[in-house]
Amino acid sequence: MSEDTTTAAESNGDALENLLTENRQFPPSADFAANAVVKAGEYEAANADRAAFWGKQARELLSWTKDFTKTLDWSNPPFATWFDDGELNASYNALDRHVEAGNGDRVAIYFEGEPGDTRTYTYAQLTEEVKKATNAFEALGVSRGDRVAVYLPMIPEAVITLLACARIGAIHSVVFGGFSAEALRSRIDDAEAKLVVTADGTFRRGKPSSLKPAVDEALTAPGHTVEHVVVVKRNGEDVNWVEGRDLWWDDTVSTASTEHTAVGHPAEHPLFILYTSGTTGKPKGILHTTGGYLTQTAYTHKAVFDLHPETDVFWCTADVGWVTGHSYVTYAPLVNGATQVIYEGTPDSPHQGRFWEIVEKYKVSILYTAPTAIRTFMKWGEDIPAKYDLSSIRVLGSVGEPINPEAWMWYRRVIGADKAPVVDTWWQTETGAIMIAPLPGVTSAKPGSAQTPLPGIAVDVVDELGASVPDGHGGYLVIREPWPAMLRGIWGDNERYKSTYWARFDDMYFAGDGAKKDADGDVWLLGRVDDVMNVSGHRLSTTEIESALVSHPSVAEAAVVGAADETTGQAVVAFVILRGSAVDDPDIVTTLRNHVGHEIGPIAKPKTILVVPELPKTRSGKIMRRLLKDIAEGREAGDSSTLADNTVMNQISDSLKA
Ligand code: 6R9
Repeated sequence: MSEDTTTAAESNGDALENLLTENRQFPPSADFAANAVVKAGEYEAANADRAAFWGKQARELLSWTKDFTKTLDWSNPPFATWFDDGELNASYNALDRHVEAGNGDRVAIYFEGEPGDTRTYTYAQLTEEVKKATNAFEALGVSRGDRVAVYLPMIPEAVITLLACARIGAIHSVVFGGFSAEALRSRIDDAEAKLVVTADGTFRRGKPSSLKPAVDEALTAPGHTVEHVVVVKRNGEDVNWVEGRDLWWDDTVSTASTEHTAVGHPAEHPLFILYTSGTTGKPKGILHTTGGYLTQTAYTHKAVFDLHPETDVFWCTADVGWVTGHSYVTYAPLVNGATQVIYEGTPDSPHQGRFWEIVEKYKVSILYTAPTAIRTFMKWGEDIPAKYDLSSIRVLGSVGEPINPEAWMWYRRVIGADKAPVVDTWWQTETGAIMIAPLPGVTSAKPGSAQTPLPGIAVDVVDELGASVPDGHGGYLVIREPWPAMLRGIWGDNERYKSTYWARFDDMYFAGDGAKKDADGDVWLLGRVDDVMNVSGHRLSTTEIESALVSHPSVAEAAVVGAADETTGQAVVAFVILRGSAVDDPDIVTTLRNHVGHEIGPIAKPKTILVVPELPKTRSGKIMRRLLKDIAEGREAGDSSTLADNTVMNQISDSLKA
């Protein structure tokens, strides 16, 4: 951790003091509590014997081809196994078994394309589509354990592809469509993917936006492991074609047989890899396996959203490129037999009421979205949602970053008609499933707090030395006991897995987040304590963006900070020292923003790039990002006494005034 860590936590702590003056509480209505799927007694039962509780959930929520005799094995920490000798098929659990149980006609997916095209898949139809994709991928040589890279927009084929991989036992690695060709290539190489599934492109704010060219660019240089690229036709753009390598989805998947029998895979068989930003430049391939992951995603989906699968319509707005789109779009809703909405586009296309139009049209009853979206809706004004019938809504979820109490209150009042419970859900790519959240039929909700570790989950807040802090104090968020959906490692790098998560505090998982317990012991999340930024709920690494900047010949040095931003939570602000004649280039800022877009992806482009003559460094050469953050957030820079050269801050402010 950097020297800035504690100060970052402290300055977050100031913000928390304001939050803690928050004393509004919203207990569940008697009616909601009476009909809730999970009742108060669950905590006691679960926490008395966690392993037994999860074993019970695994059997109740999933169908196993071979029952397990063991629940948790923690004899070789930090490597856990759950339900180790059991076998199951994730795709069978999400699909076939619902059809076999007589629910084949239930809608699995209502798809709404950005241009307004729609498709509906029942469970029977979705099962057929997945069987076809499975047969097609197998015919291309994909078998158990192979890796498949997925670079798709938010269309049903994304879910179909993931479930087909899971059916085979092939490991999917989704790369968010907003990442560049470079980022895609590095992920393909790290996982040694055999197949890539992509689309010609998608639509963004009414215009076609392409994906296939990035795949072509990623595969230009030799030395990769990819044998085939399957391409979904989505926006109809012309694409380049490599004969022998590229295949249209319509020619391969659509023509394949609809017969396929799923076989069980071991519970600890890898299900997917998902890359996420860490404190160093290289993204980490977070590895998840099957049985434990499905158990906890299914349980949390049911418990936290009070899911009644026969009547609810669930809509999680996350893209499949992020973990939320894995756990709460692809897996949990389907494993639980729910009906869900998938939307391809942005909230403002073709107008700012698009989300509410979708809620009205499909009678969405559970909405799960991010604080950045909620703050954007607040900015657009409450008269927009007021034009739609939102009376179907009964539960509102939030994920991705801390939700400020005002946004929480607005969400509940304007979208939830002042009665729908808001559940703020804390979790990470690494945790696989929700870890801290209120239970809507049990918890008296506090605006801005994720509040309570879920039944069977042991979360704590500890001080520098790893001692549990008393109520009313802050520190670092840790997880004390292994949990079913926990990451099983970092793809190909066990040492990094240990040093990143298990070395900071003995025997405890270090999440990288600051947190505080209030007087009641409820948990309030305070943001990252490491060099990871959170922009619109997306994790970005300061180091990764700095590396991208210094890879440009005009940049001598770069420092990146996440500055508080009203809408996106944080915004990327870069400070750069230029080389030679670049100083006189009037377009340098645009050039550098585009360069970062090319190296990492458009989502990583700095909002602001400030050209400075020097960077503030300690005597040991560490950049004091805390001071740069002060400048980026428009404050007087704080204590700079540990700087190697204490005139640097004046040099910087003079240069920015000039
Ligand atoms: C699911 C997801 C994980 C990081 C996490 C934390 C932040 C997520 C939050 C939250 C406060 C919440 N985060 N949910 N902070 N309250 N309800 O977002 O995974 O992309 O891996 O990000 O996001 O900082 O450490 P991921």
